Amino acid sequence: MPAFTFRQYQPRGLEIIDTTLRDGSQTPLLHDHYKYFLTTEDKVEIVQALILYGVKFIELFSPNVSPREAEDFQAVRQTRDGMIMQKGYTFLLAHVRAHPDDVAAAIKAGADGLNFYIGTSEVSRTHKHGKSLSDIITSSRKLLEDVRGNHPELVLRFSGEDAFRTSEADLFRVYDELAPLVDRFGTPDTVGVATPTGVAARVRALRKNYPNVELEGHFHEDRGFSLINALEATRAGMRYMNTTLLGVAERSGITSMTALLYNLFIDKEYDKLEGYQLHGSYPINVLMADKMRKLIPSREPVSLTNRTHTAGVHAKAVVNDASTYEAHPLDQFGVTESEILLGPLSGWNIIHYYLKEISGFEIDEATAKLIAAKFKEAVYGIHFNGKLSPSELLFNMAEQDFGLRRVIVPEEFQGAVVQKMNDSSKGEDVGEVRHATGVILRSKHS
Ligand code: HCA
Repeated sequence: MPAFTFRQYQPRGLEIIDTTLRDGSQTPLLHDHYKYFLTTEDKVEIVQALILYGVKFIELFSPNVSPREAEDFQAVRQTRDGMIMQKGYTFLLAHVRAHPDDVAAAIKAGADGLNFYIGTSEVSRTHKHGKSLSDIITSSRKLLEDVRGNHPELVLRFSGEDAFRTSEADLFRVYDELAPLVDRFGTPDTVGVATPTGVAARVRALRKNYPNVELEGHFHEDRGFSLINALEATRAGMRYMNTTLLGVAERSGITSMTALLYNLFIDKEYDKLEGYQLHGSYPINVLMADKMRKLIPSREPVSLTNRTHTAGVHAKAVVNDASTYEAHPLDQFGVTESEILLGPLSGWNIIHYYLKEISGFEIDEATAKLIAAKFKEAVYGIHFNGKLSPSELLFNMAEQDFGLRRVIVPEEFQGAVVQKMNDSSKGEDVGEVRHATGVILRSKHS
């Protein structure tokens, strides 16, 4: 019996069930970089980060998926155990087929709960396992009764896989029979067909029929709706939500944890944010991106890309007041800087600002306009030879074509500099300049 069980736990307004190590490991993106799987060390680091972030439920593969998964289950368990004093208990949930072998392996491995799933849609029944609804009910009920009777401490979930292509009548026929035996019902949108209105209606119907069973969502991204569907579901009363870091999962993925929490924050649904260390959102996304050997995806809201501006009119306005093009506060989610990229869309204002205020050239506005016009033309060329960065091109142009010189600070004043804005001890990138507003000007996005 574990030191702490689900029966002693008081669930929060929203419980994230992270499935980065289960459905996330099924992402094809791991194959793009010939990585194929997360290593044990990767998994341990991800689990540590999730626990520090405040996640209390982590889904893992059933240990009988492979000997490696069985070993990793123990490594994750040890990591979790080592953090109980610091962060409290985190439940490890094994994703199991409604099959006795999966269940036995998970219990033996010390899982805190079992996430059962079996396809209930017609297509699943026909092409996946060939069982009728009656077969599903009979075998699942038997299995659940056994587990409930012998391991009352385990937290049990049952999912009708492909729930959104399962008719409500069929789903309820199964769920009616299993409701007294489970803590949660999953409603996975396995192939991403659900729409926000359909999700809200389904959650309301489930809540009405099964007031004593909590609901869990799992929304795939096939139509691009994984985030909005998860939001709708939580608003309709679903307490548990499957997410992954960066939303990686089978095919185009599922809901990103930080995207969901960010949206709940924007909409002031603070009761659903209890216990999550939101300022750790960007760092945890960076960690995952690093594991995936990719940049944080451009569609992930908690990203530096979401604070990066290129067009001249945008850049000018952002330097004056960032809220012009930054509607919501991302700094509380760990993105504490904005970037402006020098490039073909840079306006004369930014060129003037960059050369004069940041780089110390003696330059008037009229010259900045001339340089900007020339820079706009020339900068298209550098993309192809890659030898110069946009800022190097700009400096060359200012010095060689326009004969500009940098202001020479008299020696007696040089020691009076409190902080250099282009601190060379940090900057491998000659084009990076940190400005007091938190805006960074870069010659390229990195
Ligand atoms: C899978 C399918 C699944 C299961 C979800 C669940 C889905 O990868 O095995 O267990 O609730 O999307 O239906 O991820």
